[in-house]
Amino acid sequence: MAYQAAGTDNILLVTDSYKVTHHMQYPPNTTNVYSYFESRGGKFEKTVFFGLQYIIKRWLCGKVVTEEKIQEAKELYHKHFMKDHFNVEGWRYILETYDGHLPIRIKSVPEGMVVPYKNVLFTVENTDPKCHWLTNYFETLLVQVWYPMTVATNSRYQKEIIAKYLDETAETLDKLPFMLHDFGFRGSSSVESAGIGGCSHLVNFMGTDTIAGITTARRYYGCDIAGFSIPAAEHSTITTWGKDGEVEAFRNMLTRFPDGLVACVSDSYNIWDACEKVWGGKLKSLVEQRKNGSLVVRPDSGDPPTVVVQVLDILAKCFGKSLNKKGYYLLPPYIRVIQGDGISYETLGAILENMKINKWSAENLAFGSGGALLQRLDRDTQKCAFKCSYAVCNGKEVNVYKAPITDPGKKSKKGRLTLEKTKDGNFVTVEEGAGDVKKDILETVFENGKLLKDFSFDEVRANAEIDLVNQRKKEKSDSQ
Ligand code: AOY
Repeated sequence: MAYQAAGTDNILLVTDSYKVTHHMQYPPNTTNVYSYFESRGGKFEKTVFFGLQYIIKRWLCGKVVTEEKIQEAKELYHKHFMKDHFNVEGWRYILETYDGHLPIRIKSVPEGMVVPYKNVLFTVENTDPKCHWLTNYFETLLVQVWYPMTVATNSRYQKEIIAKYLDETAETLDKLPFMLHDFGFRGSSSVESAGIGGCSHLVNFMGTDTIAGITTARRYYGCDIAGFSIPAAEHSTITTWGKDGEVEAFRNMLTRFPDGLVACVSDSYNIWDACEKVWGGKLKSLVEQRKNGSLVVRPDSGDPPTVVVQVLDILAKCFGKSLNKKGYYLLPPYIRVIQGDGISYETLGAILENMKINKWSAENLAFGSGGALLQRLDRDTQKCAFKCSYAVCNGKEVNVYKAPITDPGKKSKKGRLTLEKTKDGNFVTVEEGAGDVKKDILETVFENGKLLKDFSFDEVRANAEIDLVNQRKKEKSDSQ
């Protein structure tokens, strides 16, 4: 697969300063450095592995070392350190011997696979004995996989909560893919981050307003269209009509978008009056006439569990409600609610629980989430780390590890690693080269400048699917 990194980016500059000096620090006659990446623990017991393919395609494939890049790096590092610490000879060797292709092997778990923390997720090693110094040069770049992995993990745990409530209070799980909509573009630290984070959320869901996530899924995971949205109002398109113009603003939404789904933020002045006197009053018959979709009322302030149930109760008073087969209330098909304020892994459950207590089915509601979905996460959320575990020095194999007396949690794994499944279906990382390479779940995804395995977004999604959805799907197909 011939992926070529963008010509202007210089991989020689995508590292921490101190790593530029590490080629002078390994023991003499070191020929191999082998390192691994893991989630050492953290908030969620299982992690969705996702995003390494983006990094590999973006930065590592093809001829990524050129004479111009070596010159640029040499000059920059000379100014930065005010010394010539940069390994010009080492990089020229890669340019001349491999035509600028990186003599590195990366083995990783399949993208989308859900793995308990404290297991190896990928390994990195040099494939040329002269390039032992190269392995850990890429730590800085490769550890950034913490971000897509942690967004996908957090999003998947939210999917499990929503699925549980849907399963208890709705007749099907059909709406699940659209129940957590990505509102997070503006809260992201950059367009690239929004693209990566937005794409990671789409591993679990199909609703997004973060277009960058769709373009990332398209370019790096071959997905034509990974996410969907609907016409929706923002406060400006409502409040520019003036306070007395809110009715006309709402009417305009219904007439300009006469069928299908349309969402309308309704808390500009008084969410209770908007529901009762406008949607359920002056515009009632227009709402009732809606075809092939719903008006989605969006409250956007107040205490979410309280506001959601009150909005549902007011709308039911105006439009009526029915009981579903699970014994929970459902609004008429032409009206639904979306809560997009204050949504996170921590708050979703309380909203759904308060709905359940008040006999409201989860299928009446969708969620929007922004900052908490794409930004309120860090490398410590899943304690992501990259450590050397094996080296060869003077022809002698060494099982390398750290075990600081001041923190047992920072102990690292030893030797060459395999990730295997035990008889009872659990994952285990086998250390010190004692594993069975034939049983290894880690697959070579990158070697000597080439991508060896290209995961489609469909494969990633299938790997990450939650158990409840797989279980219900299986029951359905078994009963047919
Ligand atoms: N979008 C569902 C479609 C999207 C949005 C985006 C920040 C939508 C709102 C909605 O219904 O209300 C970024 C805030 C909201």
